[in-house]
Amino acid sequence: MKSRKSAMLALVLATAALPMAVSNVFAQPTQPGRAPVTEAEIRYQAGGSPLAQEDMHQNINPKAPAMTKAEFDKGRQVYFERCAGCHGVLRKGATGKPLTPDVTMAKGTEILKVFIKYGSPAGMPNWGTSGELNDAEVDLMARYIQQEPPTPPEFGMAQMKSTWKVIIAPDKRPKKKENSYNIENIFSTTLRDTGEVALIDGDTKKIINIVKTGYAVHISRLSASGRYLFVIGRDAKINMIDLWMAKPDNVAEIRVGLEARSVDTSKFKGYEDKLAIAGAYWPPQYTIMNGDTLEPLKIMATRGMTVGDQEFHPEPRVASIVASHFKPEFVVSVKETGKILMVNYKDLENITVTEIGAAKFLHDGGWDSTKRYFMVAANQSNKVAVIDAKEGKLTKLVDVDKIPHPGRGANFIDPKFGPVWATGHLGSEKIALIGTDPIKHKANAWKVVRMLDGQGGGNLFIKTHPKSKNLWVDTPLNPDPKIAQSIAVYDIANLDKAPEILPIGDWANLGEGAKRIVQPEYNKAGDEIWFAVWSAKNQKSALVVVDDKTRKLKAVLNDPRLITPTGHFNVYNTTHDVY
Ligand code: DHE
Repeated sequence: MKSRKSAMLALVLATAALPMAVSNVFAQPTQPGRAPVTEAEIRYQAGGSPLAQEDMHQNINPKAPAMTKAEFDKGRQVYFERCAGCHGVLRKGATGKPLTPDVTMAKGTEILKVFIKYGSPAGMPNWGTSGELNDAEVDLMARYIQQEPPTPPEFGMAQMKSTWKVIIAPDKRPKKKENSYNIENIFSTTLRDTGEVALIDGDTKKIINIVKTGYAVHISRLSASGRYLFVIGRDAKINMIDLWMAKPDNVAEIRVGLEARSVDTSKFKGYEDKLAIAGAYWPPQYTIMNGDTLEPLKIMATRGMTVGDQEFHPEPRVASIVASHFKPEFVVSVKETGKILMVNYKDLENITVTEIGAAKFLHDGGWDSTKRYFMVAANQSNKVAVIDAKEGKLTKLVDVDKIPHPGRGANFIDPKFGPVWATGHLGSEKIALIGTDPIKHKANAWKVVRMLDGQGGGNLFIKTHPKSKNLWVDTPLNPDPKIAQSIAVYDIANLDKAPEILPIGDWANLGEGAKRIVQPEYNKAGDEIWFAVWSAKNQKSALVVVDDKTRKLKAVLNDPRLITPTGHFNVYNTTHDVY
């Protein structure tokens, strides 16, 4: 077996190369009858799982085609790098179809090879004809998926504790802020492929520190006081960074599983900075930790029945998590079961969880402007679920367009319809505005009051600020480089007007490279908006800062240490859910 370090490196390289490789999948002419699975969708899903590097037991099924241990291991690696995101770790199906031996053996090797090589109308990419997999690999994968799916190991309290490190104990940390940074205007920027975050001073635009983290940090979140920054890697490693230190750095770390995407902290009055929570993709569970040290306190499984058809799902992944301001509760979205769990953290020994059925494939979301309603995308169901955190109930399931992807969404006042929360879509050019004021604008509440036309599909994030008159919409996964490298900005006072398109990629002036423009994020004052210019690992990336009022270029941050920036999070706005 490879050493953990070299295995991780292999994964980093594999996934860094992926966007380009995946685009080849679609370089082929569309086959007759083929469903319009957009390149954006596949680029997004095929993100590579750290589980590719886990050793797993090979069960021999005498009825399945024979495979050597070496072939099995190669098949497993390809499966977790390419297929698990859609078909699930245990191959029971997620957004893609189930690939369990009962299904695959009934088809047989030759038919499976055709599916893998040419793709299918149901959305399977053409891995063979695109050049991604050669004929021998197609044959290997056709045999691999007829074997019993190997199960990755569980990750319980003992494993977590073995990875848990308090680097600086709470009583050894600063008693007051020991630096002169304007902490509230610091940005935490993910450097995806180097396993780091850059802490950037928003006032001077200089890097304060590059902090080592888990691999491909997905999000950054803040403690209620704004002092502690929590980041979670794709490999489920959490780093806790103290912003009061002379040079802010890690003070604690832990792994809460083998693969993860979400982390947050307790925000209810009396519980500020007390607890942290992280959700895992594998094993399917969430963990509540001490907010000072990351000591794991309580692990809760999410395996269970799906909403609607009420079938057992063995690996429902934890998607977004937010912290309620109305009760001592975390709001945990479980992807495959389509359920939202209101996890009350007041008494962890006698924990109570209110389970709200919403719709399958819950993904990302954020609060409405009052922070009472949590708006979460059920992405492959083309719906947004509205959860009332005060009543602990589903308020509405709102139909939107294909694959809503809000990030945390954008709150503003529509001049005609009143307060709205908006989401873009991965699968279409539409931007849906949903009314969020059930008191003064009752007739518009929880309805799509307007659909704006954007540049095209492949949108991931959307942003505005209470002090701004602009709504910014990115399209980093659009196959047209011109669209992926630019941003659409709408005038909120005149939403009927077409958006202005700003060539952010050109402004960065980086030369060759993909330069996908991703995630608009405001500074604290709300007068600047920052964009990541995300290129491949071996090419130049940057952050571009635009003046919100004039929409003109203000600064380009192109320090060579800014490698593959993706998400970036302003401390004040993230602490206070300003979006
Ligand atoms: Fe994300 C948020 C999962 C691909 C960048 N992403 C989220 C959240 C989830 C998620 C569950 C919500 C977390 C929360 O709020 O608690 N993302 C996934 C995937 O499963 C998926 C589709 C495939 C994968 O293998 O990871 C995926 N995401 C991507 C990307 O390709 C992006 C652009 C770059 C990357 O890191 O790989 C990406 N996701 C982000 C960012 C956020 C995010 C920047 C936070 C948005 C915010 O405003 O809070």
